[in-house]
Amino acid sequence: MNPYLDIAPEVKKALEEGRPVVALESTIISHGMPYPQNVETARNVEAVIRENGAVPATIAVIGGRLKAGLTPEEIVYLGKNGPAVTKTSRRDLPVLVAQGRDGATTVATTMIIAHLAGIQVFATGGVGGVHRGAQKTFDISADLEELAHTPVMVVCAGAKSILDLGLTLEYLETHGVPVIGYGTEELPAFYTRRSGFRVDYRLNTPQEIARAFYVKQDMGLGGGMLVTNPIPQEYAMDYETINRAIDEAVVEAARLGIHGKETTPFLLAKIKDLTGGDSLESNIHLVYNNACLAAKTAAELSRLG
Ligand code: PSU
Ligand code: MN
Repeated sequence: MNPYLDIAPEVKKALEEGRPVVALESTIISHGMPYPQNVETARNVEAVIRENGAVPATIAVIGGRLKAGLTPEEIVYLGKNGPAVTKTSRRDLPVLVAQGRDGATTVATTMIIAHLAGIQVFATGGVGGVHRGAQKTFDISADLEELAHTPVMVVCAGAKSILDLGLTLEYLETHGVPVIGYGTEELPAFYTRRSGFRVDYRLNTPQEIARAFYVKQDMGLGGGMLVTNPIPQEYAMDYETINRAIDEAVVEAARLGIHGKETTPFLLAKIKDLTGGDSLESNIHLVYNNACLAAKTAAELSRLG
């Protein structure tokens, strides 16, 4: 086993017995939602995974150790400390580990640690992508590069239109990452079921999704797969309202010169301010919805592998 990695006993046992495990990220806890909703959501999402037959493994860096599976105390710690915990993408990992520090893992880093632990399925809310204006800023999330290379399936609710969704899809195509729509031909845009962009393939069951991922690995292609799961209709936001807030947030970020790793957390916080609690409520429910699909898909995958 990787000498920097700690796998929680329950997760280790499930993996050894070939039972389904679903990874969860921690940037969503420390940077994606306010306290105490972040801790409550992190707990509930683990419960949803259990109810659907899999074992949850929330991932973070604690005291310089790569953790696959956190204790309830560690989740509270990440939630209470919020943005004081370093947002950790691939490039941050070596220094944090070398210095024995804590880190909240992004999609990219959660994929890395999940893969080290032997976990193939990961549920989250939204993924990073190509930012609007990336032609000038070069701001492309390391999440996309990780999807290109690391063999972990990421179940999300699509991507927010804080990103340039068209360019994000182009990037994924170039890197050979299949973008799957669960029961939909249209790429969901996180808060809304629609975006105006098409996914590569519509698959209608967890079994079909598991099979496609299994075959990708079995063929030796490696790399990840992006499964986009539309937010349940009852929690979806009004298309115009949310996009007005997103446009305003993007303009504000540019005006204030926000850049680098601050961009995504800034935009997410600003959108939440502009839309009151509505977007937070939607965010929480789509994460549960993704956890449910991820657990069922992990169960199907464990039957194949
Ligand atoms: N997008 C969201 N919610 C999130 C994130 C992105 O809608 O919480 C977080 C995830 O952890 C994602 C990270 O991996 O932000 C991407 O950050 P960046 O764009 O800096 O790579
Ligand atoms: Mn970025």
